[in-house]
Amino acid sequence: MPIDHVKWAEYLIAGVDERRELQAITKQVDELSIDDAYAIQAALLEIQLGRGDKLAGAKLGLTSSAKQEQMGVSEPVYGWVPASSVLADGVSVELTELIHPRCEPEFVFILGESLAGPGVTVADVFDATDKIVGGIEVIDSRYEAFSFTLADVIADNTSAARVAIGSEGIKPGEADLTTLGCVFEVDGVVTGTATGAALLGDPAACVAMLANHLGKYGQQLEAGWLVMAGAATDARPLLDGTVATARYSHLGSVSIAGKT
Ligand code: OOG
Ligand code: MG
Repeated sequence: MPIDHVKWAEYLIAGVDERRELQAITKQVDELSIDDAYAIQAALLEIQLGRGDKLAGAKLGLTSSAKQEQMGVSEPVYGWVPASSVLADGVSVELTELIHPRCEPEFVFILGESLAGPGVTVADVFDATDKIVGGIEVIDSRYEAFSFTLADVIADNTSAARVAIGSEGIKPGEADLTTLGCVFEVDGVVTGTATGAALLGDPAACVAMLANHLGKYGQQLEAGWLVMAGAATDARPLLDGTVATARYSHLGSVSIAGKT
């Protein structure tokens, strides 16, 4: 049976709208290819844009071994960042709008110029980047028990839900991204530490990979977009009253709280 991309996108958006966990798609079909999964993801984005949302950027996920081990998925994934999901540093995240959210630190590239693959290099990423800032992403898999295969998580727009963006940042070249440090703290306890090198050796290489991935579909990263390179530590539950802080060397710190 061919996969009905729109039907599965509607299935996923119902989970978002009704804040309920869904059975993984791969438990319900014989086979879900990676191409089908990205086609479902594209149909999901179409629904969101059709409702008046705008595209604010794109993201990578599962680019660190911390995340790959936590989720049991060993390949990077790519997704979209709708404008409605972008928050400022210091916000309280409304948990009643989410299913079972988790939070994780992110290196975020703000692009000054577009990046079109194939052939995008780290040097191209540096040329196109206006600023690199810190962030905290709130992920909220639509699947039961936050459990999925590679194809499931791609279809579900890589669990994207919210992202808080820091206000401080650096220009490319102002600091070595591979040694740039991040300490992730939840309720005052350090839950993870990493440097940029945790992201496939270099966060900028992740952004290049994303641009090259989009190039295969005739798409590009646009000027003005934000691009998340992926979490360098594992994700932690965001509960009512949880305060999560990501402290970065050179990028300042970003904090969010969970509230109901
Ligand atoms: C998938 C999303 C992963 C990251 O930064 O690794 C991601 C998930 O863990 O649910 O955003
Ligand atoms: Mg992430």
